[in-house]
Amino acid sequence: MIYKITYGEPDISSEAVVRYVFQETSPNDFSELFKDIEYKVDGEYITLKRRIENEGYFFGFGDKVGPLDRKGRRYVFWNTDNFTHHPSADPLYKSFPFFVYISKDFDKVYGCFTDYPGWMEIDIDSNNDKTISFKIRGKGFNQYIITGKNVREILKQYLRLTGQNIAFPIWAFGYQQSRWSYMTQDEVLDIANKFRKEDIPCDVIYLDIDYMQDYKVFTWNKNNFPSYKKMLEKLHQDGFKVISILDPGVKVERFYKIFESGNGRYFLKDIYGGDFEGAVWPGRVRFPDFRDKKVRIWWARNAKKYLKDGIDGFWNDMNEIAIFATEDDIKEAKKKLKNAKLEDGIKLAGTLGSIGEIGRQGHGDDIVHLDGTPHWKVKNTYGLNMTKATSEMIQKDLKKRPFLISRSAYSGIQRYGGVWTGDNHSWWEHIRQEIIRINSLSLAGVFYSGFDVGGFGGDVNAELLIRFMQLGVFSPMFRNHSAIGTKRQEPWQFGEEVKNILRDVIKFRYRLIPYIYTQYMLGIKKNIPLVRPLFYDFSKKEALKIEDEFMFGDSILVAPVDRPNVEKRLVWLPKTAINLFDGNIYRNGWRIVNTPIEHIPAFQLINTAIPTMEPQSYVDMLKVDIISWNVFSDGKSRIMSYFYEDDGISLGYKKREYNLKQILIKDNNIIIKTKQADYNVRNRTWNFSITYIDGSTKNVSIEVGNDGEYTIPIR
Ligand code: MIG
Repeated sequence: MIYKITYGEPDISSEAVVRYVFQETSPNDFSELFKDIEYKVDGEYITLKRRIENEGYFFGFGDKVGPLDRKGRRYVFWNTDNFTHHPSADPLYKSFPFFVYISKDFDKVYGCFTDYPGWMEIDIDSNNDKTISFKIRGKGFNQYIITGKNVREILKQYLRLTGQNIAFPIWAFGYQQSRWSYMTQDEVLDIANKFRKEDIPCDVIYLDIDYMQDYKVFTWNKNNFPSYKKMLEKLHQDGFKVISILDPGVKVERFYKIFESGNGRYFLKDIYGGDFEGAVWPGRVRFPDFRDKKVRIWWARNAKKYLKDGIDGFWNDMNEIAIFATEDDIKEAKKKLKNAKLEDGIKLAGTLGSIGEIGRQGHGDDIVHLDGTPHWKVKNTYGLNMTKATSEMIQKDLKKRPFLISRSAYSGIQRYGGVWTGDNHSWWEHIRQEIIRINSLSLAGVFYSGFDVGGFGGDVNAELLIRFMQLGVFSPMFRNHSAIGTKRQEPWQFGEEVKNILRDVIKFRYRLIPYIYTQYMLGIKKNIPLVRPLFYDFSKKEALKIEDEFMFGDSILVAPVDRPNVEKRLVWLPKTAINLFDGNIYRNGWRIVNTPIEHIPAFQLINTAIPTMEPQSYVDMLKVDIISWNVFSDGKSRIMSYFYEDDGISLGYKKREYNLKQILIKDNNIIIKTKQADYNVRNRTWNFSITYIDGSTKNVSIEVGNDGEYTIPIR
């Protein structure tokens, strides 16, 4: 059940909630779970304090850094370009004010979504006094309490409330290569050729800000990309897709078409009625007001031209809004620095640090939207609305699945696209951190997420890159990206041996495509995330505490290596499992497993069946003729699995235009049933390789067509 409680008088909607699937109620109804003890209005702020009786765990808040369990800290929701992700950095780019509470013995579970798009702080018992408090700047907020018997049910309801995930195209599950920036068309083509020549699979290449003329959005740099259309054509011929970056700031420049067409109509205002301006990459810029529908249509019309050129999707950056400085910032800094002397020491750092995005913690008070709404009331939805603009166009006009990832986001973003976690570092610590972040994004309802594999800032080394890439295999988005001025980290940058290891790592990802795509697409339909923390599937106390393992679909448990020189690691297994690399079988419980550098520490759980294929240089299901099933069986229990396929790019999946097969293994038979055959699939050989708990194996194989039912005895 979903209950809505309204506090104060909310005067602005975030538009996160899309379906009226809740019941309005009052806080008194939850005495079993919590009790409101204080409600205070203090100037512009409202604080609600609540007693929480149970010892338990608080999971969620999307890709905020820090531990998986969010208890014991204060978190600010105020989208900010915060680029050094040290363990307590906050706020960051996104706001997902949704958490799930789980009591320590799993008997009490609820979800809590505090829907407010302006500044908010949620303090989960930072004073150890068994309270949680919600503080907003504004007139009121809506809170949704979701009850259910487990996290799975709660997340499903949360997604009924805020909308299902839009499916990504199938090629989004291939390997992706990025760099700030591939500077010229020749460099882009060289990188692409190298992948094919080296036999390293790759589906997607990224264009960062340098593809534009002077960083002007919707332009091409004609010096460095003189024949960009030919470049894109060539890349497409070779099986690549190309994603280009979009920054919201529009350069203020006469005769620049985008600026001229938006000027006076589509840009955010300042509080004095003038145009709000800031400094970003192009220099002086103004910012489109994406809350306004006509602005979204204008923006999308321009984006459509890039798509016509041959661009396949976008990554929306700097949309917190990230602003290096405004005129006021500069004035203020000068004023403060006037009498400054070196003797002032640390005070100077404070003053300098207070200009720009980080120091100011983002802009809000100085901006006004076209409809008069102060920006500080809706700041956290700016990135969401930017993403909505192109997403709606691609879905409605082009009838295609959008490939859109956004750095800034708010609850509901999953209806329009996915996200990446921003500027991480080539640090060992960030392997662990990114595990936590993508898992917490799943709990925020965002099923397509990723992080800069290899690390964005700082210099990677070979071992770190390998371990990062091994984790990337099990991230919805598997994209290697790094910052300008840092060590290059394409798979061939560290010599033959490392290259060979990384080729195998990437190929392993491609082997799993049938499994990944099936799990992802069925997850989209049923509101079940691909990546999820252990407690999502297993109600065991260990599962509440482990943050360096997670589930990838319902059959694979991943236990990444997040430190150098690790040849063995401790893994907690909820069930008996088989190591996907060395075939070792482990009973459930805490186990020491081998983790040599070329092994990705991942396990298939007992009584599951995983469909795999031969790796390809890019994802193309039409060229797949053999599906190999890895079955791990105790020889007694019934095993159920699925195989899902569709055209991979259209929205037909919403109208059941797919092929779905159910695989049942029981009583020494494999039974394959066609559940849905509205997408024609080719005939293929399905090879089943069954490993039993004692290590013995059996193999059977069968031709499977578009439709029908098949029974194969296992002999
Ligand atoms: O101020 O476009 O997070 O992925 O490479 C940095 C350059 C701007 C930040 C993004 C990053 C991207 C970079 N951008």
